[in-house]
Amino acid sequence: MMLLLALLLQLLQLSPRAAAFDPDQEDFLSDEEQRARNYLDYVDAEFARRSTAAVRAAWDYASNITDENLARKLEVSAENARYQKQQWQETIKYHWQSFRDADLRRQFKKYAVLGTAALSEEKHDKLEKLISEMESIYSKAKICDYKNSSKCDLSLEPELVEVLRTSRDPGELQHVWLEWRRVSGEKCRASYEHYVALSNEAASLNNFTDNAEYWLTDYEANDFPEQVDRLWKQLEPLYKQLHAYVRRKLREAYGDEVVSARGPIPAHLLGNMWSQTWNNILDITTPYPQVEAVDVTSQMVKQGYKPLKMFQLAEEFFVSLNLSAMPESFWQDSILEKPTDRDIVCHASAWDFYDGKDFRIKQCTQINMQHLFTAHHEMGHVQYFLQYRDQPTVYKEGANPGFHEAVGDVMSLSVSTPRHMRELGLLDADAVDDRAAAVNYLYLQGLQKIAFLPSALLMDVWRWDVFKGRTASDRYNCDWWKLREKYQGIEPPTDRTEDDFDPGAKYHIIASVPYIRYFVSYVIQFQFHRSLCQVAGQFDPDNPEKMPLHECDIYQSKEAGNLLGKMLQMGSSRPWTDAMQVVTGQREMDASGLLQYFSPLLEWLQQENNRTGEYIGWEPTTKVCVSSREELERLRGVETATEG
Ligand code: X95
Ligand code: ZN
Repeated sequence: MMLLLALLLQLLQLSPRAAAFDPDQEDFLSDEEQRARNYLDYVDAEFARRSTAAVRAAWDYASNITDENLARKLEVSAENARYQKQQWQETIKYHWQSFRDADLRRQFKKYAVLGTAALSEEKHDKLEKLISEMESIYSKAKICDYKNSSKCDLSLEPELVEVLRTSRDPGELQHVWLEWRRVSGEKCRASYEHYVALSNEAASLNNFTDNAEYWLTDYEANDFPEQVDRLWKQLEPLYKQLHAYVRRKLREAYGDEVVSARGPIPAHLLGNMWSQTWNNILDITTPYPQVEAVDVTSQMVKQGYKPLKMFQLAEEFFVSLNLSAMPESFWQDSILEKPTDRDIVCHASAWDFYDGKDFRIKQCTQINMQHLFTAHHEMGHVQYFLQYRDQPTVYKEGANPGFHEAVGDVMSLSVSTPRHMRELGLLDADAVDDRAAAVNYLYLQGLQKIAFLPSALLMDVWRWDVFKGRTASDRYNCDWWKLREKYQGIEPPTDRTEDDFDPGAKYHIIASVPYIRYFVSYVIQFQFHRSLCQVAGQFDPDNPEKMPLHECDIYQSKEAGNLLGKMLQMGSSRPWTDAMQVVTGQREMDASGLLQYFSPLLEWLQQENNRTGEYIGWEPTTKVCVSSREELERLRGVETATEG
């Protein structure tokens, strides 16, 4: 009894120190930390509410491009910027750098960066207007048909993407490639210059040297460009082998006049408007043509696939891993097909409305294999939203942006296997499964994953140069082509000038969406794939030949799903090295996953390139890039072939 009494007295006794104001730093901080936590609860709820409003307005504009919806989007954004600026004055009063609670410090650290709201109201509004208008130009741009010059209603999606995918006429490919750049990039050059200046001004108001440094804070490393460059050095030899082989096959298809033996590859022949993935030229470059191609597009069309079915397949894959199904509202509110009655931003994207309930995808879905993987890619974003839905709003993002880009692609690494495609009934059950088939499959994967790496890297190397002032506006286009040649070994179909603005022909550039996240994703997705395959009992690191990594399919592995889910639930609450460690046991990016996955292909490519005596790498381009079209005429002495 006495003990209980004593205990009770102990509990009731208020330590004298806590009662009165204590000059002792310790308690003063613990009081401030307690106040800070209450403050954060309020700020978090307000941040969520305002984010929901901003995302709704942005969704309404992206899914119906009208002046009225733009005005509404700008109004909500301006109001939020005013609020953020005012709230920020309050936030920085806390001595958060010296808080003992690491989580409290981390949340304050994120709230302490004001972003573009640091600009004056007028400049913030101008910056938002510039980006929205470039997005509108890009989304509404149309060109005339190559053969029928009176048919002038061809959009990027689906018409021009389809031409790049299917046409084998270099003249038509050149026309579409040039005209798309004339009606999109070229129209955005002036706005882009102003966008760069305002983005850099906002960055410096946040005490960053420039917008490149601001963008890189997402990776919480002071040497991230160097980390990325080290990875590229490891991956470049594999890329050069693929590049040499593809150049030979294209030369066989189009002739020496169109494709040289030792020079860069002409950009318009690679099956993609930006030469970033080459899977659409599988049919004219495949290693073993007699073996059935693993491009399931024709089967999808034959079996009457609809966009909804493609997304239901993706959802079923996630559910098979014991991850989350899409909420009912996802199926009601998403846009999975291009509407016919209005202009929308067709570039596919996934949307978190920050209310824990509303998650959507907007995609102008086409019935082909590429779009089946895009559906998985976008649903990977939504899965991440669902997994971190209970985090504080400020942590509702990827561990770093590359993680967010990797989730869906990790699923596609399993879905795209011939075995999984056979299970889906998209590949003949009796399709041969020998070495030739394995090489063909790995080659198709290489056309998407290996080809993509230098293209993704240079997208932000160019922008880091621009934001840092290393590339002045009168060098935008020619520096772009220097990087395209240096990293990718491609050249434009015709000479270019600074009257062109080819970077602006790519959505992410005009929409101010960073791109290094995709390079990061293409490295770490193979680290995740390797670890999840191990957990799923589909890969043995001590005996990799037994079950080659490229044959692994984690479908229905709850162990793999639970492990991945554990990482996704963290959001950005911990540094990405901690998140990476949860799944892979590693704390850094590592090219060995990708290299291990593709090692059989590298071996085959080296043999093949040796056999044909292929020149590995490329000699300088014979195309020029000069300051203007007038300058080009002087140089070439002839009327430049400006189309249209
Ligand atoms: C994405 O990452 C982007 C949207 C606001 C913020 C608005 C961010 C980025 C965004 C938009 O989801 N047919 N879209 C076009 C498909 C576009 C899909 O940019 C994207 C995606 O085009 O450079 C499958 C398909 C796997 C594409 C990496 C890069 N995708 C691109 C890419 C993929 C990809 C690719 N993996
Ligand atoms: Zn993405």
